[in-house]
Amino acid sequence: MKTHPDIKALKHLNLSIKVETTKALLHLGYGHFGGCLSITETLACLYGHYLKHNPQNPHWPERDYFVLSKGHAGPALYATLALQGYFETSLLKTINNNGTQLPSHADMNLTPGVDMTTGSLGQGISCAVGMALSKPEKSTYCIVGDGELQEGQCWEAIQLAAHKKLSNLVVFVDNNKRQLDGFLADIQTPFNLADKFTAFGFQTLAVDGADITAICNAIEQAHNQIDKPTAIILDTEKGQGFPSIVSIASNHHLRLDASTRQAIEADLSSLEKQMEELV
Ligand SMILES: Cc1ncc(C[n+]2csc(CCOP(=O)(O)OP(=O)(O)O)c2C)c(N)n1
Ligand SMILES: [Mg+2]
Repeated sequence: MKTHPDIKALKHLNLSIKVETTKALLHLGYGHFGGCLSITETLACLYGHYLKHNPQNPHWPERDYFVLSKGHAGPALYATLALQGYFETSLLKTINNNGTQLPSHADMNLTPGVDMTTGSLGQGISCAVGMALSKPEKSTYCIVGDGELQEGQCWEAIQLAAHKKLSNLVVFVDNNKRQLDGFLADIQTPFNLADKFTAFGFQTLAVDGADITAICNAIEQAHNQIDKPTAIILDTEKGQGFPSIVSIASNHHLRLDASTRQAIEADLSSLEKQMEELV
């Protein structure tokens, strides 16, 4: 897309995604709060501006592809899809229920707007490379987790993408420094992710993953690259935007007790105020 992004609108969309995701998980009483909240800025930039898509026709042949390789962040994607008009936001209350269209992890056979089933870490990015290879006329965007990159399969896919010069592929790394059971630095250091992607033949860009303008600029730089795929390393916080969640060391999957719920609700109110101020 050649037009300039409306940054204020994208900021508003980002806050709306955070609010809807969190409300849905508060309703459920548990979920992957941390990893959902670290990618909402990127989802806002993609769905609010760069991704070619059509909520009225999810299988529109000319659409771009998006693959949420860290499929456990499904609820953030569902909130985004609902806000874009793929389905009613009321459906978000059914996340993870029996028979739902919105399972905890992304499923292309159940949810309108989801193009790849994910959840088994490492497989989404591998599929994204295949999708980019098969459709050079489209852009394929993929979000992968930093812990997920411990899966060796990721690096096979990354190497193939560079070998095939897939300049239509943009891989976002959600570098929130935490995996399921703690900090990557303690469990298995990723060393320098930017250096690794560069060594594997990617254009590599490092940006503040909370900065909508920086993410937009990086996506545009990716579009200008003609013979390499791009990795955008997002410096994020697990639970981004919710101090109550960021401060919980083990915030991968929360089951809410009364005091945690109260703290999250307080952050939610402050985000809703920020949204009003943006209008
Ligand atoms: C192959 C595989 N192994 C283990 C899991 C269980 N699992 C789900 S999320 C997760 C941690 C992923 O960490 P990261 O990629 O950093 O995700 P984020 O921090 O964004 O939540 C693990 C181990 C899985 N889904 N798939
Ligand atoms: Mg992580």
